[in-house]
Amino acid sequence: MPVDQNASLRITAFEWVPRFARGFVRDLRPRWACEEIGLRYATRLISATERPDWYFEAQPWGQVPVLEDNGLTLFESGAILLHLGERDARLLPTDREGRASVLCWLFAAFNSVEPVFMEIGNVEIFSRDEPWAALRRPGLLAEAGQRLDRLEAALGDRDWLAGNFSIADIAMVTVLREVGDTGLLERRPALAAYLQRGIARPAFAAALRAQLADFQSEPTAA
Ligand SMILES: N[C@@H](CCC(=O)N[C@@H](CS)C(=O)NCC(=O)O)C(=O)O
Repeated sequence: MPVDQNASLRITAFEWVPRFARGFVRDLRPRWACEEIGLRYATRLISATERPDWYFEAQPWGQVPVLEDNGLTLFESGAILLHLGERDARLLPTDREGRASVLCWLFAAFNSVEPVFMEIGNVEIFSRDEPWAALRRPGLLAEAGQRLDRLEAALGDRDWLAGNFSIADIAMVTVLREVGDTGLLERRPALAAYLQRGIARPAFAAALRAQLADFQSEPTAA
């Protein structure tokens, strides 16, 4: 299957993350895209706790994922999804309208939906002991709810955001997984069903398995 250490494509991921983050690290996105089209990729695992200095040349903030493809190095999961989409119309249609629609939803997932969930993650996990965290949470949940209401209305009764399944759905489904146990999706059954449709895809399951299989139980020194 797509993980093949001899493949010319290579995805950089973390060799270890804390348990709560396992299955949610953003290299899941390109892994999922590769699985959808049977595109083999190798992995390069780096330390999450001590990022190697050389890695900042590829990713300015030392984050994952990075994709290397025949001499090209790409960072940002959105740019990487777009790059992979351009290889296969099953991920990104080639007709003008279809492509435009996918690009709109790809950017919407990362610019209009994901930021509020990152903030919720911040108040619930990373900054939970800060005095302002509990004060900020209700406003953030209300804002997230509004975003999801409009997203649900825009999805309507379609299975996928832009017609057929595409990189836009890889983006949005991975963002919606970040909603966690806020209760926001339970109150929006069409979106909950959309998320379930996404994660029921065999390619998603394969990508998730591959990410989880790469984690070592404890961090190693860089
Ligand atoms: N906008 C970036 C975000 C990448 C990102 O936040 N990656 C996380 C893992 S999911 C990371 O590397 N975190 C470590 C850090 O920010 O130092 C993308 O979509 O690629």
